[in-house]
Amino acid sequence: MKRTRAEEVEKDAKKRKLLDELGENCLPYLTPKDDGFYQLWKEKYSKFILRNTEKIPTDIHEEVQKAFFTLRKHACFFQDLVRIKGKDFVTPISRILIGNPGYTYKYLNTRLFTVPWPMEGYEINYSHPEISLACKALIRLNDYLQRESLLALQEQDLAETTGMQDSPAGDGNQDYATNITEMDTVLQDQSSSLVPKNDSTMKERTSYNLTLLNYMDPQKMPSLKLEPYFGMGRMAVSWHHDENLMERSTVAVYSYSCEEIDGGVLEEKSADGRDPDVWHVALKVAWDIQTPGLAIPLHQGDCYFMLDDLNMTHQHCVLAGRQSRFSSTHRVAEVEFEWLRQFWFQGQRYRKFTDWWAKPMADLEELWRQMELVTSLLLNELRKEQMEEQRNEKISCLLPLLIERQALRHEWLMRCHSPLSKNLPKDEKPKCHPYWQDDDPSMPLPFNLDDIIFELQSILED
Ligand code: 6MK
Ligand code: NI
Repeated sequence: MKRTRAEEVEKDAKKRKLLDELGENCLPYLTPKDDGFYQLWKEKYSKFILRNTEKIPTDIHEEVQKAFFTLRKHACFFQDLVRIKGKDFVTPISRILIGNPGYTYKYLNTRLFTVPWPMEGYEINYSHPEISLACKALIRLNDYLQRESLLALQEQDLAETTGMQDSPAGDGNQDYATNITEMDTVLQDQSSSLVPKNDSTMKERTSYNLTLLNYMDPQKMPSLKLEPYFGMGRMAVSWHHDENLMERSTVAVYSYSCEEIDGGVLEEKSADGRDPDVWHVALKVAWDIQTPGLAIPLHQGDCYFMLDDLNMTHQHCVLAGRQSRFSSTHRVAEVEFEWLRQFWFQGQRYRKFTDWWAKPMADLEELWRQMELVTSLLLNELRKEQMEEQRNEKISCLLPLLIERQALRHEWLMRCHSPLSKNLPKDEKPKCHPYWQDDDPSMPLPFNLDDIIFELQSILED
């Protein structure tokens, strides 16, 4: 999912063109009230699965809902200071990451660190027994969703391989096979789906290692953005693909909105479009304005699954309702780098739940210190190197790395000093770390690498 700058720019231009073509008009979308809703779901959104609240065991509901309220009571949800295309934003949704000890998830250039859930072989100290219970409830939900999504995948696979499903290029569908390459992909898709998927592959793709929990009270968020393409109303999360997941892995979501018993009976409800009092997840096919969008209402305790490549071929967004809502979104996260600055950027928040991260982060920082030291030793060797050709070759290897290191240091220093961070509570204020004064005698190299970069460039130019 890594994109180059040029690809970002191209994507933006494409998006602007789409919106321009649209002008004042809205694209159509369907809700369960509309004819053709289920037909459209089956034909274009079949990898989206909804599991209604009644199908889910009562004890799961009770435990998970209790966990949500516990976490809110202990002020465990945080709004993140994220960065989208070089700009800083505070998200309207508050989040917390819970999962396997030592795992992280990066979204919108912000790496969150798990509050560990209880796992065999790990001793975890929680700051409060209620937080420990909440984490336990969420790993139980995780186990349940894992089983359910594996079953759903196996069912879909069976339906495809035995031809129970309607042929995608079936009668009266003129969208298909308009040119040779499209025809090719259709045929390819079909032939690959005729081979049953390997059971262990399906298992891997549903072995969720963490959950990103969301919370928002819309009544405290007066300035939510309006959905721009379909006129779906206020969004809690705008259109996106989920990032940094194992390819083709499922995302499983438990949704809980606090509905009133007599929800909005006094007001006359509009006949068309989605109900603005109810939370929805909406889906659209990426880069497609022919296929209508889909808005699926979510009630207390409903679950949904985005199976297989749905997250690649489609985008989703979350439409706000009237009442507060929690969700627990279970994922198979990729393991990646870039942890130290990310961790301290989020201030002291992780200390609040557990001391789990203190040791690994201290170990990592020690390794980073050794890397600084080795870099400085290497530089000194280069300065002494007599053989010009060899010296220049080595400098050419090192220089791009130092330039990147300097660029990232600069970017994070800026991010830490974003004006938006002024509004964050004390415990959540970004800390730029590691950071040191250039003349700090305990450090082998200065924080600002510009002089060294200049020195090496000058040697090469001689
Ligand atoms: O609560 C739900 O039902 C769905 C939540 C959801 O779609 N979460 N997605 C993400 O957290 C996410 C993952 N990768 C990249 C971005 C996001 C969220 C996002 C997208 C756009 C603006 C802000 C946040
Ligand atoms: Ni998402």
